[in-house]
Amino acid sequence: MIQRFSFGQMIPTESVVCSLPVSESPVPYLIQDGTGWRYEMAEDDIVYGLGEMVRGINKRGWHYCANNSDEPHHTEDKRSLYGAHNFFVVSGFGGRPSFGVFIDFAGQVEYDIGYTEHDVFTFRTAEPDYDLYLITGDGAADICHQFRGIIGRSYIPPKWAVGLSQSRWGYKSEEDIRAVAKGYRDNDLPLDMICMDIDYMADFADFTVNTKAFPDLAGLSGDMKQQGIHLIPIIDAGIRADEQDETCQEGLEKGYFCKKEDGTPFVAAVWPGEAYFADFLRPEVRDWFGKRYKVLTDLGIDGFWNDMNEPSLFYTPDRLRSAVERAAELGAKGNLDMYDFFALQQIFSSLSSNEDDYKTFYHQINGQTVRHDRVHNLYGGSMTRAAGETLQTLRPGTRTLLYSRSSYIGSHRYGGIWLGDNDSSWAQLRENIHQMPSVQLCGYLYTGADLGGFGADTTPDLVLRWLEFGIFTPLMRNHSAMGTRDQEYYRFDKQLPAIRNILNLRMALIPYLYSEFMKAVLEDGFYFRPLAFDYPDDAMARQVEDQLLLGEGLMVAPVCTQNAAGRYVYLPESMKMLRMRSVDDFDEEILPAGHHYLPCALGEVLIFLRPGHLLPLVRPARCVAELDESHFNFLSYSADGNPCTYRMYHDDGLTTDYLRPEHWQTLTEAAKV
Ligand code: MIG
Repeated sequence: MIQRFSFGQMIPTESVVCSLPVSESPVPYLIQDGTGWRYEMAEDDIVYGLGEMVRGINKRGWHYCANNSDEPHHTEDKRSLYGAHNFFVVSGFGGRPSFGVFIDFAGQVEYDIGYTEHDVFTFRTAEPDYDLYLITGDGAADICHQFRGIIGRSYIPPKWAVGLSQSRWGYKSEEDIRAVAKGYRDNDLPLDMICMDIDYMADFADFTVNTKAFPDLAGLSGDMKQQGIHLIPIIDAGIRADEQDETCQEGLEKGYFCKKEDGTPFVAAVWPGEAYFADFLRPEVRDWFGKRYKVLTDLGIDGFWNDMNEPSLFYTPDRLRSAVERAAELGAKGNLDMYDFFALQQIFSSLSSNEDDYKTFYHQINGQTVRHDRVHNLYGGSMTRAAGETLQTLRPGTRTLLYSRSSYIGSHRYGGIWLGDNDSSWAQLRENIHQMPSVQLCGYLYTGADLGGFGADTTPDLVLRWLEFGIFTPLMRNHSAMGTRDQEYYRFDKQLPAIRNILNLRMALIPYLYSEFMKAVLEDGFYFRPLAFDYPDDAMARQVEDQLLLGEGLMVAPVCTQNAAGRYVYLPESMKMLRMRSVDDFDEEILPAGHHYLPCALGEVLIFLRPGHLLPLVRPARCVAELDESHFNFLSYSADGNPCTYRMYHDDGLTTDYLRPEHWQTLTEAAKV
């Protein structure tokens, strides 16, 4: 059951797609606490949700803040990352209640989940105007399923977007892109996409191409498609302030940029230097901005990533000016004492994405002028919406790949998200495992992290171990920052055979992974989920943070500790373990429920089949479009001797015609080929 409570006059967010009557009864479970709400947790209550945040799957023991931020250091002390996903579930055990809460509010929301007091959960919105949805049901999985029902169907990418994507901030020319394609094809590694980071643009201006470095992008895109590779350019939120630039000119003429109090357009510097920020909260601005993508779709581009849309601001001219002045004053003092010195450092470190700058510009919402900070969390998701909505009209009936860095629940209908600037550390591999179910239960199904890590230098073992998890994530992208060690999979000579086998395993798994992805989208179900979603009465399963259920039949348990030769795995019931070195080379063993130490060498992948389940595999191919899905090999675990079956979804992967009954078939082991 879902109850809606309404407080004050909320600014509409369009996160919820149905309109529920407002309940006048008291809010169950929660106690009003000053301007917020309070819940006393029992020791074994779990709190799931909040989407893209640091720490565990169980969010207890920290304080968080929904406040979309360009935060490149995802350490445990952080309170906000790029997305505002204000949905959580309190999951009680042993007769204690379970319920879900969605706070529909566009500004900051603070959560104190046992941070101030170990068993007290409080949360509050920055303003008293919001809707609160309270969901009760049959445990965490049912509650999340109901929530998905009110926020609308999750975005569906083209099927080729579940292939591998190679990216690096630093591909500067057509030659660089061709070299990546060659690196993959010459080494016989599958690849479906190459991302183009900011260097493809002319002077970092959106919807332009640096024609010196990329003289014929349409030609390049065509050549790449011949090899089964799609080019995926980045689009940044800030629009280069340049009267010669068409996007800038049009935006100024039409008055589509966010304005300051004095009515002049707000300016802040990002990659192109000074930039303007489109008011994506206005439908006509979304339509205009979305149509600008045509500049690139006309060149054969069929996928995009939207970046910097928190929005991230390097500095505003005013703040920079006063920083320089203040620095000059301090500098004039000569011998700085430590307070002055730290003040000097602070002046410059607080220039970027300064909270006070978010209070200096305005949006137009239904004819009202609204200060940015009050709707800050809507900005990035609205940029995704601009692109997503319009691409549907620019390419009717056809899917376009789209994922974003910043998001707000609601934008999950228009695009996926990637998990931002992680780094090449084992802690970040673990964070990837924690974040996947957390964002997916908020509707972001097409999701993944930068495999191998974005910032800092990676290591060959981390690349391999991360891949052992990454092959299961819907968005599978290897991306790294400028200045870091080369990270393309073909750069690791010694590991290349193992890497090839694991990438091929991903390709072989695609019919299952895509089918489970589509089921999760079409049925408001789950792709990744915590063990306790399916084994709610198992106290041990409730504690597991480093194993995930994947679709109807699998559990994954990646090794995420450096130099480990295996790991402990907890099985809530008997499962068949597959220790896979490649599609055709694996050990299998039926294990009883309980704890097991399982060796897993570098280059091996542990997959667990649940009883009664069938896993279809196909021959790998160099790209998704070339997979032959007319013949399957099956792996199965029939615990009771009955043949296993699999309910499979399969479609053309390109059109938006998802609902045909013939997309569903039941595979049985008897059909073994
Ligand atoms: O200020 O475009 O998260 O993936 O490579 C950094 C350069 C801007 C941040 C993105 C990252 C991308 C980088 N961008």
